[in-house]
Amino acid sequence: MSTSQGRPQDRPHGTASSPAGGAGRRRPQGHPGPLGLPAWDRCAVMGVVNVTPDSFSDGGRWFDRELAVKHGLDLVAQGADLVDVGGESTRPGAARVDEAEELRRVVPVVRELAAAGALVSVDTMRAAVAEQAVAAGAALVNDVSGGLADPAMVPVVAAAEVPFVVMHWRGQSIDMNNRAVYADVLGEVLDELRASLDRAVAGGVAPERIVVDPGLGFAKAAEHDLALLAHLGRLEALGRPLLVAASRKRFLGRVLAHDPGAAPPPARERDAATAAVTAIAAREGAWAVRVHEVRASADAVRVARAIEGAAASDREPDRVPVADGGAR
Ligand code: PMM
Repeated sequence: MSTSQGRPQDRPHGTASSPAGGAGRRRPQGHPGPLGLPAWDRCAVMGVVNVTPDSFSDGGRWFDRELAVKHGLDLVAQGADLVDVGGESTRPGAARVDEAEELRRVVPVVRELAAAGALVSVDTMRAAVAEQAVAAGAALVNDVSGGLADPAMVPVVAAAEVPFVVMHWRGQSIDMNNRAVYADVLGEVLDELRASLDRAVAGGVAPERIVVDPGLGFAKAAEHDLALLAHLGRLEALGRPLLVAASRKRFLGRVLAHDPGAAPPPARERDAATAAVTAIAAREGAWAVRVHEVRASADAVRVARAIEGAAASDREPDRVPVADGGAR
């Protein structure tokens, strides 16, 4: 069970104009993260709890409130630093759920997980859901629309003074695949994310509380997702901690399908591939990864951290202690 409860004390952070952790691309200890959360010394792992009947990889499995809470606590026991509770599927083609139903799904699960000591994030595009989830104990608001879907979201997050995940988004899931058109995917994602970041800051959200996310699979084809992962370091130009959410997504299915015409493996058979992305994201200095299967990713970030420690000892041999009592 996690011991990280409630909202930790504020601490010094970088700002949008001065990246925390210095200018280096890889940070030996990961990004210190947004103001208002613990500063883990490695990439954090966010476990997913979808309280939905229809999410693409686990729809229906945790739709029952008790099962959802138990699943969240299991994820924490497996190594999740945060659990992300969502009540609306965003798979391509999904229609929206109404607000009353989203509230009914999400708020009791957030309340019970927070009361049990878990650090909870709420995955929602609706200000009312974010507001009630924060009142129920959520420590972070994760909005896949980056504040674009609901004009009341930014003011609610600003007033709540909680960390805010701003994801790259081009419109609702129902037709987002039509928007997967880019001349320069990296440049366009960077520009559009910067615009959302600026809008949130102009609306009163402290830059130190903002996390950015390239939105893998959202209005993106597999080649776009892969290009973004190949150049994660470019997103550092935004000066904010980075969340990478590749878990079980379509592009991994495409990669694993070996032959071009072969059917991709089902979503639940993409966890090893997800852990591979986690290791790479952690090594590239991502602040956190968002995953369905936590154990493998928790291991992957620890391996990445250990390798980064070894690299640091190459760079600064006099400053890094060794495990055998100091003899070197
Ligand atoms: N993807 C999904 C849901 N929430 N949140 C963030 N910040 N980034 C994402 O890429 C993201 C998200 C869709 O996947 P799911 O059905 O597995 O929850």
